[in-house]
Amino acid sequence: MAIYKIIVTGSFNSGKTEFIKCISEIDPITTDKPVTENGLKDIKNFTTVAIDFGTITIDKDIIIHIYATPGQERFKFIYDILEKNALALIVLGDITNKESISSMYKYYREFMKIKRLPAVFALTKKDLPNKIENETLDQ
Ligand SMILES: Nc1nc2c(ncn2[C@@H]2O[C@H](COP(=O)(O)OP(=O)(O)OP(=O)(O)O)[C@@H](O)[C@H]2O)c(=O)[nH]1
Ligand SMILES: [Mg+2]
Repeated sequence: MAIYKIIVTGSFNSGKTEFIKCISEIDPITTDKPVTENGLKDIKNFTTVAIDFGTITIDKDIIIHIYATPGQERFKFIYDILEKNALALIVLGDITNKESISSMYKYYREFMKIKRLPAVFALTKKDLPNKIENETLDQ
């Protein structure tokens, strides 16, 4: 049986933990703790401080382990821990937040510095009425 590792990254509040909760077949292991920074507390109450983990079984021979990084910059050291044996990267951006979308390439580049991986870019929160239309990503 082969286990493949996929990493989910993206800005603070972009929906990484929610993504794992939605697609994992096991109850995901999450590491959300109360937000301590003043500026960020207004956005949401809890934030990932280590790694979220979920699994998807493709068939009896292939299992995907999905890991989500914390979004806050100060936890970037976790990238180094996660990159070992990683197969692909998913970069999430919050479509209701211009900065979150603009930062997607930054998160991508940070990861590629550590390890070059195939990557998928995806936008979250498309169901919300305040989504930004026709937004373009910074190169
Ligand atoms: N309506 C809506 N809400 C979403 C969606 N994705 C995430 N959320 C909500 O957005 C908030 C932030 O989601 P999280 O999954 O905590 O974001 P995160 O990227 O893990 O955040 P950090 O770990 O703090 O960087 C939560 O309240 C989620 O329920 C979505 O597609 N639609
Ligand atoms: Mg999180």
